[in-house]
Amino acid sequence: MYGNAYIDTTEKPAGILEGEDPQRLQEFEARVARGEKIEPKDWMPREYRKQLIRMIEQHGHSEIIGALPEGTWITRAPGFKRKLALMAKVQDEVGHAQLLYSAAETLGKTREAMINDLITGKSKYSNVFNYPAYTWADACIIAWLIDAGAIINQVANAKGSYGPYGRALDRICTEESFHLKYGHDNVVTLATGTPKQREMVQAALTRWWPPIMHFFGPSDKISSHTEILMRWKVKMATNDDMRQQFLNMYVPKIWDLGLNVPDVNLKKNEDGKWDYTEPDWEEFKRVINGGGPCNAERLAVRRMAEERGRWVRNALNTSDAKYVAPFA
Ligand code: BYC
Repeated sequence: MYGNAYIDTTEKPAGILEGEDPQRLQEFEARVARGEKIEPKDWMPREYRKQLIRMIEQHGHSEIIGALPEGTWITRAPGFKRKLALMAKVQDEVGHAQLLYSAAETLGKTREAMINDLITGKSKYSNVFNYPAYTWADACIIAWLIDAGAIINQVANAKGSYGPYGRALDRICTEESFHLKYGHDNVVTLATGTPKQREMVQAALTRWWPPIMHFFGPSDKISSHTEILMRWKVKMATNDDMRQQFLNMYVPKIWDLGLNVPDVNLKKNEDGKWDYTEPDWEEFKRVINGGGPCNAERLAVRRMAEERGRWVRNALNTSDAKYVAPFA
């Protein structure tokens, strides 16, 4: 445990800064404003700690759950080289979760508590991983466009105020940039391939577009945490800014491949901003609260992994080797 005692991230205090020492709060905010990094043993407001645990933990969960839709394609990826590359990508994603859980642990919440909150459905993880990857093209669109969205978010937040999160994000972004190139290469292959391959990649893009638009979080008008997170430089761009950046960078690339973005209102304005159809935030809320097409399946897989791996954790935690695999 570091600094303050562990705070339950579901707690909803009346006033988020209630009870904080005003002088310490002022010094803390001055440090953040000067661009200094906050480290685990430094004083920090309870709400800062709580928000960071929530965000980093959700990010960690997204990485391990995110390995599932792509992971199902390892054995079916076309050709040995694509299988190898996808296997490496999936391993990287799980490694990202390790880095993120370590960063969240510095704030005082144990990894066991985080995993428990994931498998009991108390914690959230990214909306996008609650949809199925029906075809190889779905796996390619995930690797290209979801990793693209993740990089936009993470490059910005890597410059944020909490040292351990920023350092984890730096490392993650380096690996994600390989994933992005791998995903792009796959999509180019399909989009420039046979009519059947083009049809398959277009269908995948059409399926994934709404979840990708949701990926950056609710619109700034309804986002609940953006204001405080930006004030404390945890978030370095708003949800809408990140969505705009994504559209700006990737819509032209999608169009260059001759693919259609399934939004009749999508166009760039004279002021350089993109107009788009407002995403369906009711659908988003349903999916992030457990009602998406794959939520139950994703959590069931994680629960099974937790159960089957218990003997390994027990063996590692004991000095005498009395634990054996239940199926040995
Ligand atoms: N999905 O106030 P808001 C990857 C929730 S993995 C689910 O705007 P905030 C990859 C939000 O938690 C990378 N829930 O929130 C892996 C809040 O609910 P609670 C994933 C979402 O935090 C494997 C409520 O909506 N990236 O790339 O200010 C293979 C209100 O939202 C989502 C990260 O995790 C969502 N998309 O901003 C391939 C980045 N969006 O907690 C690829 C880290 C919002 O009050 N996270 N909610 O119940 C962030 O940067 C921020 O948390 C967000 C949301 C921008 C996502």
